[in-house]
Amino acid sequence: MTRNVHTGETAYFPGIPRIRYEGPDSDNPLAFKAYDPEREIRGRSMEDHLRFAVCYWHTFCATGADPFGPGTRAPAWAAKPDPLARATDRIDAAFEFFSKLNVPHWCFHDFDLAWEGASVAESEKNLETMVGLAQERQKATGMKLLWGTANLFSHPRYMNGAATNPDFAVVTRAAAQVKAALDATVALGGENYVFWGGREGYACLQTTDTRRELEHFATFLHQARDYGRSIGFEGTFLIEPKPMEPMKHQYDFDAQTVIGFLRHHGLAGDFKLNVEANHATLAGHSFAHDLRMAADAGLLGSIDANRGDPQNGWDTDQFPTDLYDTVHAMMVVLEAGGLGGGGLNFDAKVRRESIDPEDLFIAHIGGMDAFARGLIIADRILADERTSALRFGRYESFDDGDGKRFENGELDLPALRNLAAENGEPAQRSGKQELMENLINDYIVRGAA
Ligand code: XLS
Ligand code: CA
Ligand code: CA
Repeated sequence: MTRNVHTGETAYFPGIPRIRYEGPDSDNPLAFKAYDPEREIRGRSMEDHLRFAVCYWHTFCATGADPFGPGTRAPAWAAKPDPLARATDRIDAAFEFFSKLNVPHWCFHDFDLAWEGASVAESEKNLETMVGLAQERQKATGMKLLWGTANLFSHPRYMNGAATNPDFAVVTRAAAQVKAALDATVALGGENYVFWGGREGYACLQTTDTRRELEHFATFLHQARDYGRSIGFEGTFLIEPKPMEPMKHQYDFDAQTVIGFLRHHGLAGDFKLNVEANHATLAGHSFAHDLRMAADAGLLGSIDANRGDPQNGWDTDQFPTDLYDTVHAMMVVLEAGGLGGGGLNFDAKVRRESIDPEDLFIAHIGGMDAFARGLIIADRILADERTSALRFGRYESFDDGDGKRFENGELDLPALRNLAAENGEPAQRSGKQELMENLINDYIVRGAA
């Protein structure tokens, strides 16, 4: 954190204290009401359950620009014309923010941290320079890298895709970027490496050889995996599903599509999923649905925490504040046994109209408290024996006898037919949806204290 030697004040967020837990009765907007990093739940600290991360792109690179107008924020760290000076100011601002927010992890794309040069070699050098500065700041603050990734979607060369581009020359540029981003992730001790296929998909089905593109994608991922392992990357590779935007259709459509792809191509041993809330809703699912599909497959790797807007059909990347969402999400995470080496990355941006520096803190505090409350409440719901009775009790006919034999594959179709004929019409049982929903509401209303 850069300090003014005369005043002791920090450079980019003056007047903002280190954010602390003050409890549910505090009305200080710059304090946690629920996130108490040391509080234990199921024998583990909240910090360890939630493993929060701040993303570099929205928080330090975005200015509020949208298709209808330019940015509304001009942060001090983005002022200098020289790219190295600007990137250095930005990294100082970022680490000052991380430390004040008291968050343990961060995430970046190659060209959030550095800037693209005139050649592959120049871009690699720029990234290496910035990785050196990030290493120093990680050491000074204790911050850890949750994941690194490469931006394979902004540069015009990627307009038709990166690993799935119909032009091999573009595929090689994507490979060069992923190689450098993997080197950077390893140098910074990153626990995961993310692939979000921003333009891996199509705009026009009739001009696209989808079979060939998907095979290229799998080959590319195999090569990235092999290179990562060869340089000592022991963490998890993550694919982040998203159904559309920027393309009309993206191959990593949703959790189940990606699970099928990974298994089909023999990648499920090294790759898991980074499930983003707003991407699940864009696919027509709920956040909890995609988490559950990934968890059931043993492939829940990490989470990009945000939310969409029910009135919009696009990726608004708002900060997560909806307690239903966070409770439902944390029920899945707790049942899955936690996030392992993954975490909760705030892939979220403040609104274009939120222009005060403190808004960045307030937004993250709200998201952290929403997930802390989700964790506390989900733990209580799962501990209530009515919850497991409502969910698992419905399947008791498979627990023993013929139901168990069916599960074990011991009953063929004629045998099942004979059981149907013998047993007559099955008795109907209520699904009890409203009872479950009311139970969840009761716990939410009782709060997280
Ligand atoms: C964009 C994605 C992106 C990934 C990382 O929609 O969320 O930010 O998380 O490339
Ligand atoms: Ca994301
Ligand atoms: Ca998003």
